[in-house]
Amino acid sequence: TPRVFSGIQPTNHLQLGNYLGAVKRFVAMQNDGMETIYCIVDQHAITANFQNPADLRHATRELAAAYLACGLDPAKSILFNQSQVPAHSQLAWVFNCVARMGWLNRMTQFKDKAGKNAEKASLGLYAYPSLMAADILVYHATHVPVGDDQKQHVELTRDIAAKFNHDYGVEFFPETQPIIEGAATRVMSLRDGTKKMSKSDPSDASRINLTDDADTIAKKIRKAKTDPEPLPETTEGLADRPEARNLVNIYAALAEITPAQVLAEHGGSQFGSFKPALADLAVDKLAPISTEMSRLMGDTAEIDRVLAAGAERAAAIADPIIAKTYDIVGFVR
Ligand code: AQP
Repeated sequence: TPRVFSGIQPTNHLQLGNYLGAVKRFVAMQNDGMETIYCIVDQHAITANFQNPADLRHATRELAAAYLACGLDPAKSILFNQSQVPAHSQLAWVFNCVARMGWLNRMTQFKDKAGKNAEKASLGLYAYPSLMAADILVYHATHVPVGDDQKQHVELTRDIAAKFNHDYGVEFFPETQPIIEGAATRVMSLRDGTKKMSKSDPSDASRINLTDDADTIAKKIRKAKTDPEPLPETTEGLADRPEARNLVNIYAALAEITPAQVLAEHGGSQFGSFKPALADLAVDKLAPISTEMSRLMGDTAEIDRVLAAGAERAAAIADPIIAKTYDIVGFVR
């Protein structure tokens, strides 16, 4: 039976790309009645930069509030933070011994995040994809909704599963499918249409945060980088216009229509009129989320209860899979 797993790191505030590329689709899959497991991957959050413990705790609860405010329902989905379910790191160790250095050397996210000085990167950042494979496979998850940037990591997950199954002569870990769909699989920076929108971009103007209020959202869209041409009539006309394409894609994803439909309505318009229409739409869709997040953050004890209950349900699935893995590997218990 299909089982969906995905996760997001609690680093900084959630941005529009995380919402459109990930959370909005998490909610859709939950509401389609699939078995859904959604994680706050706090163990991944300490791989890149030093996280102040108070900030990490705050970001973890805020991400939980964002999940809930976006429509994840703990009665329908399992919702928890990774560090409360030790099975993730238990399986990650086994996978560290299955994955090859050469495979990890090819990961573009490591290269991007480590920058020029890979010697100074943490071992955890290097092994990140192996922990991510464990996050997914410790539930035998078959479907992983992610943004385009995570495609390579899901492919590595399949390679690890296949090598484990082959080495031990078992058919134990399933083949996982990345689900990368819709107009917003790669939302770009509002300041540079060739760069991915990211929580950790030093420029706050480059992204819309789910915590931004209505005025801030409208102002960031008004100031977004564009070119001087009017919008084209068809999507072919967006080919060499990354900033224009990005705004059209964002509009389409927020309105739940296709980019072609956006251009059928707005083709020929100047940005002077398209941007206010986009800002209205964004405020309409996002402001209620930010309001609900602030309300939920007023009771962090309740958030902690939701996460603890979710972790218990997650462990009930993961623990037998770890037990079986240990038997296959030959660990005496
Ligand atoms: N710009 C984006 N467009 C579409 N999807 C995106 N995702 C991230 N950015 C975009 C998707 O969001 C999910 C969670 O991402 P993550 O927190 O695990 O880390 P990330 O991909 O590294 O996201 P950020 O915002 O760039 O965080 P930082 O700056 O902390 O590294 C994933 O499904 C991802 O594809």
